[in-house]
Amino acid sequence: MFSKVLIANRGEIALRVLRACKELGIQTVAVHSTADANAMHVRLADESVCIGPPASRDSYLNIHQIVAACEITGAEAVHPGYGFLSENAKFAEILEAHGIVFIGPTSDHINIMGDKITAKTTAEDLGIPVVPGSSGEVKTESDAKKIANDIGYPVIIKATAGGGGRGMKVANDDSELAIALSTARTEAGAAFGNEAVYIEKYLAKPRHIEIQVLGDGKGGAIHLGERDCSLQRRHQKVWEEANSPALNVEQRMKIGEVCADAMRKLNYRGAGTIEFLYENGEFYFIEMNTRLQVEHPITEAITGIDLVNEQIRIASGAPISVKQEDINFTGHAIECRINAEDSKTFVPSPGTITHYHPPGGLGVRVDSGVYQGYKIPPYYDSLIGKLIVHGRTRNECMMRLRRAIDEFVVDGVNTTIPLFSKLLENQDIVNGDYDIHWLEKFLANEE
Ligand code: MV4
Repeated sequence: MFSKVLIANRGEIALRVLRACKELGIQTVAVHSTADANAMHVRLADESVCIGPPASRDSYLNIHQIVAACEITGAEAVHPGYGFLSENAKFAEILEAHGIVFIGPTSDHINIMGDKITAKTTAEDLGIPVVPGSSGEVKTESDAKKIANDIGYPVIIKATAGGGGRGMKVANDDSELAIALSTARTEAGAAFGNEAVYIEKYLAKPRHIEIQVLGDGKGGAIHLGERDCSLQRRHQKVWEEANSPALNVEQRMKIGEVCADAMRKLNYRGAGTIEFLYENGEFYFIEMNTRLQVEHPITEAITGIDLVNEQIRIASGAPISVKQEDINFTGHAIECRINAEDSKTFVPSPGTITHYHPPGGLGVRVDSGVYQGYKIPPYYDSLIGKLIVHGRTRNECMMRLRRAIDEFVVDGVNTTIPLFSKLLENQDIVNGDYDIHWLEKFLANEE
């Protein structure tokens, strides 16, 4: 096992990783920008290194500064958290070249999944069901028309360098295709420096369901069930739950085993998430994330498995601590993302937290990096915490969540907490009856 790990991140996820390190008896190194000198992750770490000015590109994205921080402190491994450098293949490569372990997959696997066409063809080769569409890049209008008429309208054009919803265009018929293709290409070129696009059948009302996997990098892999992340606004998840209200045990085990089997064939190492659109009982692969995800705690709640502990152990060469047949999915968990944003307009609300009282009690977990008196800087993501609630049934989980949301006090800044009070009263949410467009429609009706 490593004796010292550097955490190349900030906020709640830096704390999450610190805690896993401490429980493994590992010394921790925090890195921080000048804006984060008073941050909780700096206080809780054994050592800390200032790596630059507030702007992310000069600090949390500055590879050379992070490598230097490893060398100064003697850290043997780096946990990247999520966001920032977590899916940067160059970063993984540079660390390895310096004899520092990247706690994550190989740079090859990061690269494969970073290019959405390569990711999709790889997934298909591994036996994962994909959305019908072009078998690779679509270059000409006539190619696009042929494929669109083959799979049937509506179709969606996506950027291969995209992901997270950027650079997508829908076409409903031949007359809309040319313009959709050319604008998608132009936008992709401007946004990602890569004009390559591909075509898929457009699914009108799917759910977003993702499967958590762990691979040992030696042909062993398990799945930890799914998370339903359909409740999103502008491609930002707001509420996630496990299990999905839409799946039964047989469906869970079937798609889970397909994913675990694919990861075995790929020799995948570390934690990963395979994202699907789910419609009319069918799963369609869209992307794979080669990192720990924000919403991982709901999987931890229903499986009892510490995903960050597993990531670190796997990176050190240890086996996965649990066998597939020993995993029990127990009860139901929901995560609410607490952002420092206005709950109606979602305008960011940096500033000082004047009162802070997180909820507690049985089945309640709060992952957060803030404290009373903390000044939320304006430079970074507005996620200030996550409320994760576990219950024996979905109903118990919902009752507990209402109670926890009522207890939660964050004063001095606006937060998304009031949104959850409203969602918890809504009959569709109570019934688990929602798709990827539900939240945006709900918010439009609230105006
Ligand atoms: C789609 C789709 C419908 N059909 N692909 C958006 C983010 C990116 N990861 C994939 N996305 C979508 N791909 C096909 N073939 C609809 C979306 C989509 C979406 C997906 C998941 C969660 C929220 C979404 C909101 C709008 C569109």
